[in-house]
Amino acid sequence: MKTNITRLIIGTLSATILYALVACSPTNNSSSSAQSGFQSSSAQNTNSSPSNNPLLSGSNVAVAKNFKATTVLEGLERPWSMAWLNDGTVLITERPGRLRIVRNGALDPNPVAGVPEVFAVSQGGLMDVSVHPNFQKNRLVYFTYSHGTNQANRTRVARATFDGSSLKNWQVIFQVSQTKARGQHFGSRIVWLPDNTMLVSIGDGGNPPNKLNGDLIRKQAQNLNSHLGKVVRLNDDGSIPKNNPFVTSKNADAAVWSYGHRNIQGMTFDSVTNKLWSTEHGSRGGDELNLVEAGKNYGWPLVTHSKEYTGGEISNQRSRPGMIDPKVVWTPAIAPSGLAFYSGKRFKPWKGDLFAGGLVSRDVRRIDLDANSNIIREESIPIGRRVRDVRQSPDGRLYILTDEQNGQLISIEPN
Ligand SMILES: [Ca+2]
Repeated sequence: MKTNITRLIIGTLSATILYALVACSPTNNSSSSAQSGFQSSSAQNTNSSPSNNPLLSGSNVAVAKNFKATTVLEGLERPWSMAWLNDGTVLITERPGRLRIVRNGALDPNPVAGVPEVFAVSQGGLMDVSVHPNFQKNRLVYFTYSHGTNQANRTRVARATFDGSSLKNWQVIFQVSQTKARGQHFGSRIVWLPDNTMLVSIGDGGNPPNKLNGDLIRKQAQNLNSHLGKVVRLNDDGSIPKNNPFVTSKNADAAVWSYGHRNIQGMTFDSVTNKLWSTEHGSRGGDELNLVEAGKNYGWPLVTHSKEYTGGEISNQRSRPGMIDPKVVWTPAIAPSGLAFYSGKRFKPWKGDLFAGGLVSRDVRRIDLDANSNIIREESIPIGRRVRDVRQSPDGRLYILTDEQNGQLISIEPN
């Protein structure tokens, strides 16, 4: 009995230590499950998805040779997102809670006034910035940010008017209905649809041991009454569009647009084919690229290629009828961040491709799509720094932000 208890204690301790190591390590997503004593029962079955065969991307991705990366500027503290105004001015959020301006390639030393205090802990803070499609008329800029305390926080969406130097009339137009503890999984990308409604990604509420009503909070991703683990669709004033997929359902929140997501931090709309693409973080491995459609279930946490950080299975199912399989699965994790669909004329070899930033992989993955949005191939554009965002500028260039204390704005191009 004593031996069993000792084993239990040692086992628990090694699991805790492994969890700490994996959670803290920016690069180690493939540490052996054998070392931890956790054996995965279905580790050999990860490629069994007969429905549409996602690309299973491993650690031997082809590295791009014909590209050029140029640092435009540095001095940004943990930049998260960027957006362009009509005159070429770039707005850049810094996660600790500042909005910065770049004019004519130069970073204004003074942050923009008018941003309220945010919950800037761990993954949280001031996150996405997005300009209203009619900005020239209404001067509206939209933000996502985490708000609250370490015990009770949530993702908010706010808008404010920007007069060229400061933000006025900061107005919270949406907030996640439930609060959660700690600093994980806020989402939170904003994408505008052609009808000027907006999609916002919301994380699942965090890893174990985060709970809600006595159960793991991540299960809320399957609860249609919860905003957690969802993409929500809003009008530009935060009201709910009348044609949302679940507005007539009794047991669903009318804001929900798609569900079964863990933590989407990359989202982009291809206005040529009217398709929404997203990248979401898995737990240990199993990051996903998804083609997201209204009303669909993307599986988390019932169906996933990812494992617990401690090495055990989250689910032994990789695919299930009624749930949508990912288009790409990344194991080991790249830790996907910003996502851009390149539609510009400037870089012909890259036209119609997706560009997914990787925090852990420290690169941008170029995903070559055919005319029917099937994945042809993937290659790695190495950056050597944690990539937080990838965006196409209005003049058809591609820019990235690096997630560092001295973060950089970098342009990439084919050559
Ligand atoms: Ca999924």
